Amino acid sequence: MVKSNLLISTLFSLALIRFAAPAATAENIPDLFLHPSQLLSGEWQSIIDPYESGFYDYRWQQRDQSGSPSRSETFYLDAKAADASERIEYDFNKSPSLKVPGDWNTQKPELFYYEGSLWYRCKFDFAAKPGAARQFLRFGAANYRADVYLNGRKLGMHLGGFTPFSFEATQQLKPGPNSLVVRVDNKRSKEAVPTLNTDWWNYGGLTRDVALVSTPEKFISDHRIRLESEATRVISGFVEIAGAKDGESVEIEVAGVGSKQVVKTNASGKADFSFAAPTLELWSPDSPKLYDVSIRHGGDEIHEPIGFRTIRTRGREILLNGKPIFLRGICIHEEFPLAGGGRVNSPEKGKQLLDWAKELNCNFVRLAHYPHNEAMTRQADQLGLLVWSEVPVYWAIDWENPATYQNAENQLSDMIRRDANRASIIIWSLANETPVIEARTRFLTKLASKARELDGSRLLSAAMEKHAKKGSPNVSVVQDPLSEVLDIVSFNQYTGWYDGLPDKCAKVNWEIPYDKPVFVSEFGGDARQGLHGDKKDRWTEEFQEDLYQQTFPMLEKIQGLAGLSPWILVDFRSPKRLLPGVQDGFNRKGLISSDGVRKKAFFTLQDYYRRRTTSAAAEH
Ligand code: GCB
Repeated sequence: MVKSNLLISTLFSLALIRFAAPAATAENIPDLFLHPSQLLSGEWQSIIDPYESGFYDYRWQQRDQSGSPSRSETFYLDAKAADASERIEYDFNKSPSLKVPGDWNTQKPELFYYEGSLWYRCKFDFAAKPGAARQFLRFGAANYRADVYLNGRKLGMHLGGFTPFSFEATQQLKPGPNSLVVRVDNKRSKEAVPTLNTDWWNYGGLTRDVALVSTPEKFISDHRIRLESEATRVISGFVEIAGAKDGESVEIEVAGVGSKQVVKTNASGKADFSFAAPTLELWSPDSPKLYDVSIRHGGDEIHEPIGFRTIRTRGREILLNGKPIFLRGICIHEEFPLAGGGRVNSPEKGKQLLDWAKELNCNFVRLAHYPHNEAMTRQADQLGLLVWSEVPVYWAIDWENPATYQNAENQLSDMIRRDANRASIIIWSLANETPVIEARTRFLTKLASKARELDGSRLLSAAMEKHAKKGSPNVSVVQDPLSEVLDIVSFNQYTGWYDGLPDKCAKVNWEIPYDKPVFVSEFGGDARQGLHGDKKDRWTEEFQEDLYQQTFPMLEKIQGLAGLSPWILVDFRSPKRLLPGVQDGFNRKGLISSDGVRKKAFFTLQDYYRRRTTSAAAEH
């Protein structure tokens, strides 16, 4: 009996050695999202693995790098005992399940604070569809590191918790049942992006959709389309065809504007296009017009709704379609207050957050502090909400570490490539509240040039800080060399909360020496919904309401104020917020509570923005 086991595992190991190929790096192929796919949502079996027994052997060697991984402990082999004597020390079939998409923290009490390694296993049936020559496994996001295995073979690894990635699975898929195993690890580390310290919950897991996507042999892998100028109505862009050679035809059509263009690919499969669409209606918050854009190549065809607008600055103004606009914003974390809370894991939950922003009379949302799910930026296109989209370069990143820089750049590139066609997104944000030191400015200046290289059509910003002028505590100064490389001078400020009491607002004056639009990317204070008292009593709804009322006139003194986004729409979980009876693990700066109830300051901001809307209308 023992002998036969040995024989089985030896043969198995030999087979692995023979077929072992190096695991691929994760790819970001933006247009996989627009191809036919089978969602692998549902209950996946899971194994919590705090000591990483399934990943490392007793010498702490990665099992997936061994030529002969032990069947007994290597979880991704998804093995079953061949007979009663075989030692297999795990069993996905007998392990509990977790919902995908979804963070693990809010699904099981024992996972609430968990930061570590967890294995998922999904069994799915595959049958190739006619015309589908290639298959990809696409992950909307996995926080933070994902190692992906299909039918006992590693497909690859991905770092970063908020951007999509995919692996080609064509060779590894088999007809009938397949075993997909993913190890997700959300341990924090100093060199990661974000780093060890954040004021938000480190939700782990397969937080966004996982899909099996089918494409023809050659397929549309990326495209970019934008309005060059509101005056000429010229639309231009490019299409990339994976696998195409020189001279292949690609058709681009914007429905309803009489434009259909056929262009030819170059040797690397890329085709540029440009045409005038004189009757084009522009996209704006007041009229979020979207056109059906279709692209065809051979048997492949994709469609998506796209809006056309321009965005630029002129001195201290932000111009949308050539006209000045004031950004009536609110900050949002990608977290849902009701139904157990946790990461947004359905389009409906994301839509509710954006609907609340609309109810506040916002025309702008700052999606903090990392790229939110793609359903939300598409909904923002439909709802007419302008968007600030950010990478998690937050507080104290490891500025001197080249791997950290590369990681940040990858996340930035993936964010930009994912959402480059969203009319709603007008600002790419590079960072939040980072220290004014040389290493950081070097890091962010390099990141800014990467962002411009990838997308020269949007504005760049970063949430910076204000400081008190030396010797003049009531003069707030924004002086940061990073401002030179950004289009908008944005900063967070907490006068009245971390800096004095709300009555300090009346005394503050500003020195912001840049001829650029100024945006206040955060202000606010905590209130426990339902806690009432005098406006001087911290944590009450009245204190928060008063803070908002005192803040508006203070900010209006800023020359070139082009908008604001108070912190924050909804209370959100933070392990740093521990005051019993008040915070209880939540940052309470929300205008809406963690139970979905509007606080007094919600109506204060709503009213302020209503007045701003009417006065803006009067200006035109
Ligand atoms: C900030 C941070 C934000 C925090 C907030 C606060 O400046 O950007 O992530 O949650 O302050 O509540 O202190």
